[in-house]
Amino acid sequence: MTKGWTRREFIGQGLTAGMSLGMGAALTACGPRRTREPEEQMVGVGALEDELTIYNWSDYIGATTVSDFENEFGVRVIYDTYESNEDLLAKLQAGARGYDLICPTGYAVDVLRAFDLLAPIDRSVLTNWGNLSPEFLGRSFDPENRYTVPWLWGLTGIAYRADLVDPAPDSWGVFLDETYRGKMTQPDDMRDVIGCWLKYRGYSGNSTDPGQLAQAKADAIRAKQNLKSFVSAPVKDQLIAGDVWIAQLWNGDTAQARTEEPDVSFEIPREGSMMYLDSMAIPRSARHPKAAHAFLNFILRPEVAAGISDRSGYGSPNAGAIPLQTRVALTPTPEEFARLEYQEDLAEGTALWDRIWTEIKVG
Ligand code: N2P
Repeated sequence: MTKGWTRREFIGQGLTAGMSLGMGAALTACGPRRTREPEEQMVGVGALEDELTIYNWSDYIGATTVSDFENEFGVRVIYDTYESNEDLLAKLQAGARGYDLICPTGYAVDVLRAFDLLAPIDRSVLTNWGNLSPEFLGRSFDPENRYTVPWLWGLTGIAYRADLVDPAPDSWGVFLDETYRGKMTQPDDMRDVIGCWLKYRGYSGNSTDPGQLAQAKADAIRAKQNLKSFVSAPVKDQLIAGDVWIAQLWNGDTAQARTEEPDVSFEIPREGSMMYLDSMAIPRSARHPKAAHAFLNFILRPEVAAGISDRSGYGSPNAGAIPLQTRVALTPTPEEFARLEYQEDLAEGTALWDRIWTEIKVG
């Protein structure tokens, strides 16, 4: 296991010096000016609206993706972030309007489609579509890619401070061990937390079996006694500062932290873990669908996709981007891949998961 990512050079070149990890803040620009006639206006999108509101995961975009788009297209971008699919779903299901682009994980696309909350995408204007790698197309949550454009893929594992933790944690069971009590965190994300405890017991991370979920709940509540908190992307700063030594975390966020603190390492637990593909989608209530399509075609350019992957540390589904990347995303070996499972929609099982998650949080 320790042959894993501890020693692997998974950061090619680091992030640009001086860039902070705090990309969650709203990014806006006043009065961007168009520098050249955008290609999209020539392929049928028509005149763009002058604003675009993007709602994305935190720390999940290139350093200049938004400003480059604003400058080239003359569209002002309002950029807002979230920390979990459940936050995104709760907001949209409660009737939030005004988002033009969102970035759900596959299983959340199933939910959004079931509630008829997504607008179909007009692929005829996405002239850069062909850059996408076929392995990320036609997945079960959107077999014909009518609603989604693949954005980034990633996986959940254990980030840890190799200078403070020995041996390397190679099992989800580390969170049950009191040795590092108060120095460990798990994400504020029900799919990742309950999913890891299901994997720990050898079950599918998508299980809806009540008996298996009861076991996962018991493990999660035991582990909670050893946790400092449930925290997602913001844990990076705590890992860098040494306040947290072991964190269940996503590979790309780990790579971002490692850029600032080289002792931040990563393991995929031996019991296996969950992976996902996150995609851009247009909510039905979007007010700026043309600008949304222009942005989608923009991010499908290989150099733009490479910038998104380089900065976030996540894998690009854009085949054209791979040779342009300056940092190699933390890519699992074939043996590690074999231990990963895609997160799937829980369908009627969702209510049970929701209840168990609430019980874990208050337990
Ligand atoms: C990035 C969040 C990773 C996305 N901060 C998990 N689907």
